[in-house]
Amino acid sequence: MQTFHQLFDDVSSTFTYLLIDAATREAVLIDPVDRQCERDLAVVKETGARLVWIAETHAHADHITSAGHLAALTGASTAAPSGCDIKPARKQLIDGDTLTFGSQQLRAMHTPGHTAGSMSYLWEESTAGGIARRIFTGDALLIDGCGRTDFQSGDAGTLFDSLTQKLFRLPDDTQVYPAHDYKGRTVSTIGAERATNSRVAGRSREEFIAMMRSLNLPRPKLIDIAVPANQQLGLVSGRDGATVPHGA
Ligand SMILES: N[C@@H](CCC(=O)N[C@@H](CS)C(=O)NCC(=O)O)C(=O)O
Ligand SMILES: [Fe+2]
Repeated sequence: MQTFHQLFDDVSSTFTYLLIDAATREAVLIDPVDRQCERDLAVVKETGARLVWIAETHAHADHITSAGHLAALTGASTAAPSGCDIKPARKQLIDGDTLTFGSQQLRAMHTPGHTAGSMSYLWEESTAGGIARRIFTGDALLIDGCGRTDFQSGDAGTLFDSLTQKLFRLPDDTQVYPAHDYKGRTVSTIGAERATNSRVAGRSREEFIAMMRSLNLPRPKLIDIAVPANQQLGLVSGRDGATVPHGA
């Protein structure tokens, strides 16, 4: 039975990840997207998983999370980086914290720079073939790219330090699973990104900061709606005081 599923929302080019402990079927879902709620529930059901944690890598600017709604539907607990001002998340994660599912652990690594609170999550899964090491990098490290640093407490120098001092110190064969890919790629490795990532490889910290400043990317269309919604885990107060999904 598969223990890892990578799911994709093609409107926002966002990856959602389902990690399952083989023995107990306890599971973690990382970065769910509101419009994919039914799909995610179906995958959880089909795989026999039982969600115990739903974790956010940061307060996304480009789509709305379904974390709050899915937690209410499944009984899972929510976890978010303590520096992201996602107040309803039950566990406010700091660097080094772990989320346990069955005999597995997901370890939070603070990788600020895209946003000040951004976390990556490391899963070292013991398998019959050895250890499968995967890092879920949110929008810190993307495949041949990185998160932008021009809004939401972003800081290019801080992101450079997270990339070079933290993520690139992981073993070469660590598989890199980002929060987005805009070009159809699904996975990379730390070794490949350290060697060839076109934003970081061969650049000094100062050169990286200057390059990030010159990107002039268009503002995400949903940012003014998405960030406050995501800081409530995608829930809003309904007329009777109950919390309901943002778009409901
Ligand atoms: N076109 C997208 C914006 C995508 C975007 O800006 N993505 C952010 C992640 S929140 C990013 O860091 N992108 C990295 C890049 O474009 O290099 C939208 O309108 O939502
Ligand atoms: Fe982001």
